[in-house]
Amino acid sequence: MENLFNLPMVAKIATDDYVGFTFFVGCMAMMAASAFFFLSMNGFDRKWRASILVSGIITFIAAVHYWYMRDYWAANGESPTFFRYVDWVLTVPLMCVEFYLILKVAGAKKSLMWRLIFLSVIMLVTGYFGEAVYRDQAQIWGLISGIAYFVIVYDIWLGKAKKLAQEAGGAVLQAHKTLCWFVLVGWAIYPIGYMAGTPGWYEGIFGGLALDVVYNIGDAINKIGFGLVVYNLAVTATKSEEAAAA
Ligand SMILES: *C/C=C(C)/C=C/C=C(C)/C=C/C1=C(C)CCCC1(C)C
Repeated sequence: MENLFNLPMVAKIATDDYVGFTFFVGCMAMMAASAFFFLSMNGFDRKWRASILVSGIITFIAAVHYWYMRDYWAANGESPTFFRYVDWVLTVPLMCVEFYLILKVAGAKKSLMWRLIFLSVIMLVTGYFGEAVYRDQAQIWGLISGIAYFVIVYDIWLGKAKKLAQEAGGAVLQAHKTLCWFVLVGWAIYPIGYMAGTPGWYEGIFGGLALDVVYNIGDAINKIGFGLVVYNLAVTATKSEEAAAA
């Protein structure tokens, strides 16, 4: 599609295209969040900069994928499953890195980070198999993915990560707890989207929902929310350090 000026035409978004709308707004929200994290980063002490940088990288990677997904949806009217999972397989491991970075003050080891990354990749690759490759076995793949998800939940709520957070105490413990809630409740949005969009026993319950709307809401809450928790931690910790020095 081209016009008089040889510029590419912009696809129409119908007034009742809720999926297209959430892709559009999601894209803008991710861009705005990235600008916020990147621009605020240098105002903090060195030890927090990496965490805020990672928050910005997460929303930036998502912004780029949302740009493509928005277009893909507008052009084809179907779920951009491939872009979706490429985005997740980059951003979810980075969220695992965030857990490691904030627990480093309590002496978190890299092995904790790699374990979470490994589990998250298992969760996402098996999810992709069920959603895109072996759709008639979606229930089995979803179950395996769900088990990996629960191991992550266990690790951060009750395992080694929790002990480290308690040792760190104060603002770090508080931030860790909030991130744990994001993973338990915020990440639980995704299996709902999966059940809305794949065949299985659950079709009667979730079948009426639009998979992409559910995923897009999940992404906005989790990616931007996660970043803001880390940002808030940096603000709180910096304040109490300044108070202690005065
Ligand atoms: C920014 C993107 C995030 C935080 C994506 C998280 C995705 C999940 C927690 C997905 C989990 C899934 C299951 C637990 C079972 C069904 C398949 C998945 C991949 C949707």
